[in-house]
Amino acid sequence: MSNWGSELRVLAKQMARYPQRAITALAGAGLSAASGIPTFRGKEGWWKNREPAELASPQGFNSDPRLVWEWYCHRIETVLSSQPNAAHEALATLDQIGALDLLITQNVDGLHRRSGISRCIEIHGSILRTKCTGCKQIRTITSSPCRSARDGLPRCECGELLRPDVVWFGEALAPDSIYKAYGASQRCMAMLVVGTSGVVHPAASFPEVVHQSGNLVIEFNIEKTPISRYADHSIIGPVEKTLPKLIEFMEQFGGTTQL
Ligand code: BJW
Ligand code: ZN
Repeated sequence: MSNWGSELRVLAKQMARYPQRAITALAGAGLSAASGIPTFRGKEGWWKNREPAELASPQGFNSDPRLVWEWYCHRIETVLSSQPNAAHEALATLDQIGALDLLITQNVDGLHRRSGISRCIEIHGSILRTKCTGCKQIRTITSSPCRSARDGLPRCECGELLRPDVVWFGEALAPDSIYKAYGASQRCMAMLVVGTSGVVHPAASFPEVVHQSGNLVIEFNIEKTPISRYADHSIIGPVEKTLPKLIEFMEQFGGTTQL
């Protein structure tokens, strides 16, 4: 077994004794990497050739909406042709065995919902919804809106431009999401921080809350991040392998509490 196997076994034994719904998870783009969806930062990330603010800020959208929509439509098509992977399934199992209180995901790809998880909040919105910049109507989409747009710019029936219903830099997260995420961070006994670079706030502050409350922060990533400095455990390896192993061990130890 790899070098994280024995550490995961010890952690699983400990967590299997927790009361029900004592675990919270914070997810990022690394979780969907094995589904074929690129991450943002890093050598192969979406932002390897572009400044994040050009593509993911209101200013970027106002100055070049066509460029921004081109990027989002490409991502929408990627997402629609991808499937949840073993890491998404592992988190869904954590929910099913009664261990998970809340999954706070920064991902906008909808793969968690497709894996059947119920306790999930998408704090950065969804790439599978549009919001009208005029009348503010929100619509769910099942295909790329660029396909039906004559000039590459998806529009609402009211005539105004549509935008992706996601949270860009400089925009506030929904108050309800913030409230739920901080609440879950304060009450959990352990937070699993999976596949995030931990540089974007406020998401990056949720594990800090857990740490400051004296509870366990367990990071799963292929490399160290700023969260590693205070995490109680850093499990270095692909999350699609490490997370299912943790769940497998937890189930061997009898789950959290039998439902
Ligand atoms: C694997 C793997 C494998 C790969 N297995 N691992 C405090 C301090 C400093 C700055 C701020 C602060 N508070 C606010 C700010 C400003 C800003 C911010 O955080 N800036 C920093 C970057 C400097 N934050 C904001 O602007 C936020 N808004 C806000 O605070 O508003 C305040 C306000 C209040 C009232 C009124 C108005 C405003 C909003 C942030 C929104 C972020 N949006 C984006 C785009 C969303 C839409 C979209 O998807 O297009 O969200 S940015 C982008 O980064 C996206 C992600 O969700 C987010 C996080 O990225 P993530 O998921 O961590 O991905 P990567 O690529 O960075 O990392 C992947 C990781 O996976 C890596 O570590 C790999 O190693 C790993 N990995 N394969 C395991 N197989
Ligand atoms: Zn409209």
